[in-house]
Amino acid sequence: MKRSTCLFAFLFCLTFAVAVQAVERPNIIFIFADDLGWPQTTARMHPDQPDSCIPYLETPALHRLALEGRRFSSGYAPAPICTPTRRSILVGMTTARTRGAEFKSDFDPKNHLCLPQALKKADPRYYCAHFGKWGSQMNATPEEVGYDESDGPTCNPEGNIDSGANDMIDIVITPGCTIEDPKRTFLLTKQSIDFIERQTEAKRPFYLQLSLYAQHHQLQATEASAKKYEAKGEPPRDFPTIFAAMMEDMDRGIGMILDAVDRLGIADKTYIFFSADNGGEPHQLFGLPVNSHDVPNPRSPNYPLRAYKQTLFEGGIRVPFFVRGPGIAADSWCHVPVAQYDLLPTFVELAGGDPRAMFADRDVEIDGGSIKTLMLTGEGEVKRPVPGLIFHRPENVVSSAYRSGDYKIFHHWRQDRTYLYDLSKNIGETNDLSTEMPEKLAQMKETLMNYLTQVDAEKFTKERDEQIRAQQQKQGQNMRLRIEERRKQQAEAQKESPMN
Ligand SMILES: [Ca+2]
Repeated sequence: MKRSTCLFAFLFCLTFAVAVQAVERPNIIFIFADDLGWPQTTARMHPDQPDSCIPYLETPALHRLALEGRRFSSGYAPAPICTPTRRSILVGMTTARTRGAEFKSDFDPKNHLCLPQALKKADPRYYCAHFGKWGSQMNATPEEVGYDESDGPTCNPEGNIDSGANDMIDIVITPGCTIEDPKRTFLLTKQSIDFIERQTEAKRPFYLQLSLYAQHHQLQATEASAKKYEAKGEPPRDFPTIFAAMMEDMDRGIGMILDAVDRLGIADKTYIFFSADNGGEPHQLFGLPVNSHDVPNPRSPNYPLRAYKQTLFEGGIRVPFFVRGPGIAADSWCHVPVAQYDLLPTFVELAGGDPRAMFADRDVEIDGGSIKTLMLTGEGEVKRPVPGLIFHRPENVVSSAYRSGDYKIFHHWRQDRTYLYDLSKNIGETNDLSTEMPEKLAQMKETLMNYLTQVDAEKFTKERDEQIRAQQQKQGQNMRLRIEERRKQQAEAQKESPMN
């Protein structure tokens, strides 16, 4: 009897293993730009918002990808800055649960089931690579969290940023330069295509995360692109021509990857996601005159959204978000809000796993839910522990936000005040409905505050806030003085030039 049970179990496992082997899994490519605002491609990010794209730019590959797939008009980065977003994606959690709202954090991804490990758990055949920017202070290398191949724990300097002492001043004084491989885009493209070819040849499903260094400052472009946009004339928004040139160079790299996927005949079994780690930079960083873009301004690189990178207004966290692949209708939309911390469970489901079951017996819950149904149908509800999306940054910009349906609350910790916006009517977040809709406000605020308590999120304190503000004031003053000094030196040098 015992022997027959064993035999039965053996045969069952064998059959199951053969069945798993027989199922073909899709490849997943996630192309992830750095510092790219919601409207900063030529493809509209909302069908009713003509300003949600910038036709001056030239992004034919991204435009094609958007048109061939589904655009998520309310796609969000989990944080308004690089590292916290990258941490969130890796473990499928909000910055509140990771206690990692800033660059520096004690959060150790090695204690969690990370994205490539979860994919392999869903199907061990998945081979995973991470190329490009990993992030600063991630507290783990790509290999330590399950990647088979990577460029190591890379950050901005590897993407050709000047890491010298005068870094930020150099950027403000000289926002751009020409270079053969701007932001290493073409090297990353080559690496990615080589990886895709090898996996296709080996007939194994793969996950490729291509974390581009573009469009983070410093701005760089090929000479040909830089000249093209100089000739094209003044951009319609407050960014320099070299920003547009860099964008086209980045897009060219993405186009080569799309072509490779077509050439290898794997387009019908490959999902290609595109998004960015936070919203667009403010124009000041591009060396342009300071005028307030805190409220939506048609000249702002992020218009029609309010503000920019660093903040929890839409300009800081709402980003381009689209996906193409098997079963996804061309030129389709989804208006249900999604965040990149949904990607981990989504990828697990695409790989044949059950994300909720996979994480059910673990100590720490994940916040994301699979968006597979939304990808395929454009409609549905994402199952997350809290309905909606939570953003938390209690230091520096001292705010938390909660998006639920069309509504968003924005809590300002220093002011101890909560604002309420209906994003379906007021995407620019200028019309505070908190006094008109007190019940809605109270209900959303309760959900947000309960969640923050439940996950033991980092807290705002007056002492810490005062300390940070004093530091920022000192640094800002120092920087302004040094910029002034540098500009004077430049003007003197020009006067003395024999060319004059
Ligand atoms: Ca970034």
